[in-house]
Amino acid sequence: MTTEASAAASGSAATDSFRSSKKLAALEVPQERVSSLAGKLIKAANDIVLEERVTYDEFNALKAWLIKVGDDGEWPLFLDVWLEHSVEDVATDHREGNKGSIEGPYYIPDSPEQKSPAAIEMREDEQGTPLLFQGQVRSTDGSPLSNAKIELWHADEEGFYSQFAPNIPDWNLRGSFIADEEGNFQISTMQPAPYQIPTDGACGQLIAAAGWHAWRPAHLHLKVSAPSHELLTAQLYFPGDPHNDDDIASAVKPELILDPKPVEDGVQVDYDFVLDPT
Ligand code: MBD
Ligand code: FE
Repeated sequence: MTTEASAAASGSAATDSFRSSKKLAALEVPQERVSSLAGKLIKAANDIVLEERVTYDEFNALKAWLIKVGDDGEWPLFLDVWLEHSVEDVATDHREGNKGSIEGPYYIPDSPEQKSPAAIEMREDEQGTPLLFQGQVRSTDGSPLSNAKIELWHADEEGFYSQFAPNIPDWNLRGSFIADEEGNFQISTMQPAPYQIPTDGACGQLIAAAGWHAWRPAHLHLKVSAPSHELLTAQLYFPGDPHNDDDIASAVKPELILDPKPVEDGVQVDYDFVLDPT
């Protein structure tokens, strides 16, 4: 390999991806909310300094580290790993349908669309265990959602995401799949491996300095959508993964753990999605 994966490269790709995303269009936070939220955050930080009697050495270490988070492009990674799970809880706690989970820093919209059943794009020599992923998309009243769309993206067997690591085709292990009239879908892919967030950047430095670990359990990322229904952003996990109980991103929920069955050339998982009407 000529180019190695690096935190700075995946971080700057994640930062560019966020900057160019639709999330920033017409984004406005009212003055009272800014004042209240920023005020509470600053007060919480001051309370910690006073309670813990933080020293100048610790204050300067924090300053240097925050500068490095920006230099390494790791603000999306830091915020998605350590804060997004609470934002997701607040955003979805009214739902009756499917539990969701965080989007994370590596989603790319508009992946190539195919009608189900279909295989996700992958390299001819893609490593891993073949995974057949199938199910049905329904509304909370049980009615099938015909032509629902399932966007799927995940890491390869080495834990790398296309467009955020070098030498991987752009849409590798990324795709959009249209369910049939009955909301049924069937997607062939590869089982992803457990994933370690980049260790050579600012987030890795924090993890090492604190004596934590950098692992997320193996996971599939999904966005499931249908007309007149709330968009579901979710992740699905595999039973027995050593990091299901201590995900660094706190993004595992019991309802999101799959029940894979061995089949001739790999594993099959059946998982149905239930979307809330808008
Ligand atoms: C990931 O793959 C991920 O899903 C999250 C939430 C954070 C970092 C990397
Ligand atoms: Fe991920």
